[in-house]
Amino acid sequence: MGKAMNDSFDPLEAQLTHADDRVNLSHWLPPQWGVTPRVRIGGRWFNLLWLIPLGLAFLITGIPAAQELRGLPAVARFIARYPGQATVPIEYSGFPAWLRWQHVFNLFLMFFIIRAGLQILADHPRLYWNRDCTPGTEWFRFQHEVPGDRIWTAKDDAVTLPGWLGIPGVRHSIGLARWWHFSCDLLWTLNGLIFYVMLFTTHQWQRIVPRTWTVFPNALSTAIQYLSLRFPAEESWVRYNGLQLLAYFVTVFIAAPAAIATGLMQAPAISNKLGWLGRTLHRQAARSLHFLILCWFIFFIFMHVTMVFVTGLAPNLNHMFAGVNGGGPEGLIIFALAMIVLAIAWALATPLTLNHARAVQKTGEFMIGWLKGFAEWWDPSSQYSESDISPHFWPNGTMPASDEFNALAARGFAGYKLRVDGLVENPCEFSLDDLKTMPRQEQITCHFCIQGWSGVAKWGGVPMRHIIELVKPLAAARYAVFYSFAEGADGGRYYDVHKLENMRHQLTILAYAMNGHPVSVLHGAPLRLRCENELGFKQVKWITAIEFVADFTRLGAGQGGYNEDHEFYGYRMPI
Ligand SMILES: Nc1nc2c(c(=O)[nH]1)N[C@H]1C(S)=C(S)[C@@H](COP(=O)(O)O)O[C@H]1N2
Ligand SMILES: [Mo]
Repeated sequence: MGKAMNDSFDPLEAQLTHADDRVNLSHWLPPQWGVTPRVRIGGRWFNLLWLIPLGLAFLITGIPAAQELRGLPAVARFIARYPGQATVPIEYSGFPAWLRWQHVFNLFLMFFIIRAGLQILADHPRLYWNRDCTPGTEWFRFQHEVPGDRIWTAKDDAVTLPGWLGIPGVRHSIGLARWWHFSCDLLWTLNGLIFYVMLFTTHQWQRIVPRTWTVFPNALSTAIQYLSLRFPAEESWVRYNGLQLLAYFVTVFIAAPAAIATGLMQAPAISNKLGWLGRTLHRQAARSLHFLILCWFIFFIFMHVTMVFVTGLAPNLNHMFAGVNGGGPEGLIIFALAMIVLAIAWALATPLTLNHARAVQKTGEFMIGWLKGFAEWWDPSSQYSESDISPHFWPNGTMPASDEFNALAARGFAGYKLRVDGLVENPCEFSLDDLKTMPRQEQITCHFCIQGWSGVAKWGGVPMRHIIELVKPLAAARYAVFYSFAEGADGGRYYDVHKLENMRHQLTILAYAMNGHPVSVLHGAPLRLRCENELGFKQVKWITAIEFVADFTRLGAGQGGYNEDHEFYGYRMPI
């Protein structure tokens, strides 16, 4: 006899809270500014503001040096032999409409991708080359050093960005920034795929794919000519010079695909499925490379725009925005209109995101959430060895503070009971000793926090498959709800919802041991979830009860978990 649905409601459901549909700054993490970005070289940190005087010094010494160089007979002969353009026949000229439109779309998407990407970076404002995120080992940061005298969570570390720069600028708004980033990524990838197809089905690819080795001496020659401020002949309508060719080739065919690959490789479901590759090009290497590719894009955009301006603004804009070859004003007019639209969209992005955060979350789910969900199909199989265990494992989240929890902790969780109920044939309560006598599974796996840090640890506990066998979920049960002893950052009980399929993965366990010791209170004692194809926020710590349900929309604000409700995350987050 199945129980009536209403009878099976868990009493803890009443302690889940509603959430605002907008970012209410008085209920949000208070602002905290970081420091100017700096890079560690050896043991010393260099402020990146130094790049400004260094760049100026380069121009001040480089320009006369290049002019001097051109006076040398050998260099003059070199430039005469390699004037800039590679001499291979070309079968087209001009810029067709599809290319011009794709250029504008690309430009638009790129700015929002970059803004949202910086916002994501600001949630863990450090970059590492090693897999572990041990404080002090990062090579880049725009946050102070991690204080050594207190517990410092990843959330403590997140910094604010100006609202005109990040989307939406507010500290720890990564949930919203990710919807922007991934939705624009999808459109950008589609635009790029169409661009590839069009390039190669027309003859336009010849513009940006080098076809002779002389592209290198031609590029060098062009660079010397530009730096000497005596520019080479402009032939952009027909073909690009060596420097343009290489810059466009690298951007379109190397940087863009590498950005997509290094983005995806930061995801638990993907990294944990790639075996050796995922362990070698691990999350932190991928994240660092992703950032360096961003640096390339910013450098490219800066140089590209500068060159468009200094090598003949009107004809250049006519080429790319109006599709005509000449000195008239039409290109400039279309360009100005595009910039006005961009400026309006730029100004609206942050206020819209803050005021309609739930709509941004819903739009993101609609655009890309379902696609990301496909990554759950893979069994996350990657495991590490003992020597990979991270010396430092960032803590995160809001610690439990209730009397109930403190009393249990004081007795070493002797009185602890895990309640498992809801849509199950056999509701159960398990003490910690009960759980410890069940089959024990150990696994050394990597944890992927949404904020950007990762860490490897050895977890020991009961496979969820075993719990499922004992409680026997009814056919109607589709999700498992994990209730925590702790509250979330904004009050109300922390909880999270997982699909039943995820609970049956080989590596899904209720862990009571970490690195050979009982899990500490900091990391989730007495019991925390490990579900290795999802991001960290879904690994509920301090579990008090598990409820099997058919639907989660009546829980909390209905989004499938505390951070889903309050921070606008997606409830399926394998990427
Ligand atoms: N109850 C509860 N569980 C939680 C959180 C929380 O705030 N409350 N934070 C989550 C997040 S964002 C992460 S990254 C991991 C961090 O686990 P750790 O502290 O062991 O590193 O716990 C997750 N589980
Ligand atoms: Mo996290």
